[in-house]
Amino acid sequence: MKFIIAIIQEEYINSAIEDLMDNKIRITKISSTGGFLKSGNTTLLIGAEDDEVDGVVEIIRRNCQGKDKKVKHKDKQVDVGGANIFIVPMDRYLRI
Ligand code: 2BA
Repeated sequence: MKFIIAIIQEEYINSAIEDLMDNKIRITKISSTGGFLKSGNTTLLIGAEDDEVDGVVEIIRRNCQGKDKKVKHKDKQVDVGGANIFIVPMDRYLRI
């Protein structure tokens, strides 16, 4: 199994979650804040079987990709991605 941590910009989160749920992917949604811009984003925690991982990434990609946002920060332009995804090997998953 893999543990997927996806940090998603607010404007894409509703469609991403809807798409994930429609595809029977279980998620936990956490409100989070970017350290650099200090603006809100949303982190999704997803426990996925190995063969589900590509599908999860594809769902996030189609809801968040190609939507880079340009934000002005201290007179500089910053390109904020739609999603940053970490995929981590998971030793054990327990549901008690
Ligand atoms: P923030 O930390 O608020 O960063 C927003 C955007 O600012 C980043 O977009 C990046 O383009 C820029 N940025 C971040 N740190 C910078 C720095 N030290 N110098 C110059 N520019 C910088 P993204 O890379 O798409 O990241 C969007 C959000 O995803 C981040 O919000 C943060 O919440 C999360 N994130 C990105 N990379 C991460 C990482 N390696 N570890 C943990 N969280 C990460």
